[in-house]
Amino acid sequence: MVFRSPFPDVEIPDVSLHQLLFGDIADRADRVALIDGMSGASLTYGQLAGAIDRMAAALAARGIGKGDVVGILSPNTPYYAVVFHGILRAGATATTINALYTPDEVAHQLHDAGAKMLFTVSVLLPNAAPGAAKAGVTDVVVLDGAEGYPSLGELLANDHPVPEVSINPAEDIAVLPYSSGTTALPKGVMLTHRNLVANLVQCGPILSDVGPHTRILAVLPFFHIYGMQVLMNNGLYIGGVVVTLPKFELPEFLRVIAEHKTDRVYIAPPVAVALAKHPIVDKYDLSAMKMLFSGAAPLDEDLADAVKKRIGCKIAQGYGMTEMSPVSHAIPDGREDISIGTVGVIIPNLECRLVDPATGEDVGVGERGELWCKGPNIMKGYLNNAEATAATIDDDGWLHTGDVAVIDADGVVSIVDRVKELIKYKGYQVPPAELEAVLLTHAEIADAAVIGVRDADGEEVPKAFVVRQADSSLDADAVMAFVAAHVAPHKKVRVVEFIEAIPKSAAGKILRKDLRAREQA
Ligand code: 4UV
Repeated sequence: MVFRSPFPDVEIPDVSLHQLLFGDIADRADRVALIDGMSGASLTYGQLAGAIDRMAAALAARGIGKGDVVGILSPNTPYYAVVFHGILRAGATATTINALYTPDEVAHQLHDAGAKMLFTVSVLLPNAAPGAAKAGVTDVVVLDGAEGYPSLGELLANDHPVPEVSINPAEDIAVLPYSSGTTALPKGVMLTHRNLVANLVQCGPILSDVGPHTRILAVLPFFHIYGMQVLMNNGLYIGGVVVTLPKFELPEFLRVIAEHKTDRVYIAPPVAVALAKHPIVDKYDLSAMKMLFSGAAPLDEDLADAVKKRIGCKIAQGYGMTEMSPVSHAIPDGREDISIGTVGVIIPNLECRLVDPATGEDVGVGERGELWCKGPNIMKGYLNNAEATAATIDDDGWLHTGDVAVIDADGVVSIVDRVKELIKYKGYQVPPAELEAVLLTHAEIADAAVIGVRDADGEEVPKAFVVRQADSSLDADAVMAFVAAHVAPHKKVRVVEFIEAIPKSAAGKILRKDLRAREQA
């Protein structure tokens, strides 16, 4: 049974992302596009479009063009948008890297993506420089300047021609964010211009309250698909103002909402915990905040109600996945009748099915099934990995999300479980396979498996089951410290249990469901 959006299909223009966002900015050239929430510095749409042109010209002069990949390792600032859209304007592909990555993690993504160049900022240089060196990337730009590196200002001060590239929106890869999908290690997710353009346009009927008057608080990172598309690109598409913050710190977050009067604030669920509970929230005038929108992990309904009462704003929830560019479901603006514990309705131009993982049969209204989606926002595939692509998108074009959902008679969807390996820590991806590989490099660890468990606050955290070598007296703290030294902070193992043997199938696959059952017992 195929489920569809309550909204009619929308027309998806056959244009590049640059054409969609900046093709005609005559009406908004003098209006502010981006504000740096830390310094207050701003860029108008005209300045932004001009800087993007200069960036594209500089990249073309360095030999970057169609088929090339350029890395971005930077916290959110207005210049992120200049670099990101400059790369796309030059016809190249941007691979966006988690700003907290270790040098090895940076190197791995740059190498896997085949990146030729890297943009970063001075505070991240201690990880960026060795990462780039290990990946053999020698062309590194430090946006705010650092000795021995070209800066953004130097790059933009050029009079090269803007390259004339012809983009094929359905084929050309605009971005290459990394996601582990349903299994194994992170893979490059090939999202075409059409994928990104489609998802912005598909969200139009859902985001019916937004427009040039909208002021978005952008603290969720632009390197992750949610920040990239729903905050940065959608904010620019609607002609709004995007106020950037480089990281989440509650006082700064509250100050910026109050000072910059951001009316639309996008968060992941842990921020809602702070908004519901922290005493300092009462010290700020948050009356400008009309809508708080949560996604990337399940939002607890009681928690959302508590925030709503305390702040007096509307709350909505969306659901998506890197591989879907990313939005597939959301609670539409103005639909306060829909429960905040759900992810709302299907977006236009998208078809969905719910399939029982055990039988492979479609299920109907009110029954649990794995969510499958098909539409113009579904990725082209994983980079250099036809096998993983085929395991995720079937022959008929259905993307298997690995999430279990229920749809009610009104077409409202709830995400109720996950059948894939992925762990979400504060909305960030933690692929268990990556942590297992790190654990197995420890001389005193004979075997290991990682699953997601709930901590005392109900947050999902990575837990390692570890089999020690025969004469080892390794303790939990040592295991956690070992992993922490090798991975970005969000991937840390936070609970350890020593066991006799990891349950495995005859084929040697970790039986995670047995570990989950053991955990529940
Ligand atoms: O690939 P990814 O890291 O992607 C995301 C995307 C989050 C979005 C996208 C559009 C929105 O409008 C929005 O609000 C949030 O996180 O991880 C994808 C997986 O994250 C889980 C689910 O397991 C996905 O397969 N996930 C994302 N959103 C939700 C969620 C949610 N609202 N409830 C439960 N799980």
